Amino acid sequence: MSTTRLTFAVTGMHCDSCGLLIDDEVEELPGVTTSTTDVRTERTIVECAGPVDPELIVNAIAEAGYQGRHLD
Ligand SMILES: [Cu+2]
Repeated sequence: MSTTRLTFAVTGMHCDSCGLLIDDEVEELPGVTTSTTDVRTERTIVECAGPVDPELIVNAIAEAGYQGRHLD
């Protein structure tokens, strides 16, 4: 099974709890292994146990209340 890593630029975060909210939301998605958000660099890095549609992750970030953009 292949692992994929997706990177997102996230705006709207103010503190570490914002990052945790995003990670909680993203980690509920099927296929996502871990989500790691760095508030300072404004990046969310998502490890997936296979292909996951980046749009689903953008939606999960939006559900947490922030704006995400798929980078690579
Ligand atoms: Cu916050």
